[in-house]
Amino acid sequence: MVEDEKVDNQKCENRLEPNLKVTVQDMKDLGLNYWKMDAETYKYPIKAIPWDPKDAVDPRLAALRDDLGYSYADVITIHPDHLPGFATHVKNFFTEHIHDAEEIRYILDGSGFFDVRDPLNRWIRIHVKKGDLMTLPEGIYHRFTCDEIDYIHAMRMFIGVPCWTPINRFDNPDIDTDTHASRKKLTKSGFFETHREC
Ligand code: KMT
Repeated sequence: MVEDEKVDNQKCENRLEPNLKVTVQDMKDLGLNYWKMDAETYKYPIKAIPWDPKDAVDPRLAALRDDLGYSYADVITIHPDHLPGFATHVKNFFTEHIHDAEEIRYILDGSGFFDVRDPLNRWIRIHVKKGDLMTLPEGIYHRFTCDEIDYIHAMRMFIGVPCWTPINRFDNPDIDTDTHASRKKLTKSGFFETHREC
């Protein structure tokens, strides 16, 4: 996607012209994982409430949960009518940050954009939609925004006790994210080796 100076409306695609395609392999090299799930057959609560992963009736979701150890889940609906402080939340989600854990999102309905930085510090925009289950690796610079429909219903999963607090990249007097342990972990995983400009 275009760099920030050229973004007038964060909720639009903001594609580069000409577009730069990103392959599935590129995404895997960045440490992202992806599954297409059946979000039609199985229903989930709409409210932002904890949701017991043991309640999964979708056998594929149950298998993923068990294989990957996702012991916690909640369901969030990001929409002006369902999330108090909607605009502030979207502003915060769109502030570039890292987490010290993997980010796991299953899109139950609606859509939105996750942006991740590649090792050359370029944004890659991912339009997630109903049925997409995606994980972002610990330490990757990223952000989220609703798209123009302003509605996404998602399950957030976690291994252990969840921590949703973002570690912002900029204007952060306490932490230098570039040298944060989670960034170092990502570096060691080969993140910077696989993406050198030719
Ligand atoms: C978060 O950290 O809660 C988010 O990533 C918000 C988007 S969930 C689709």
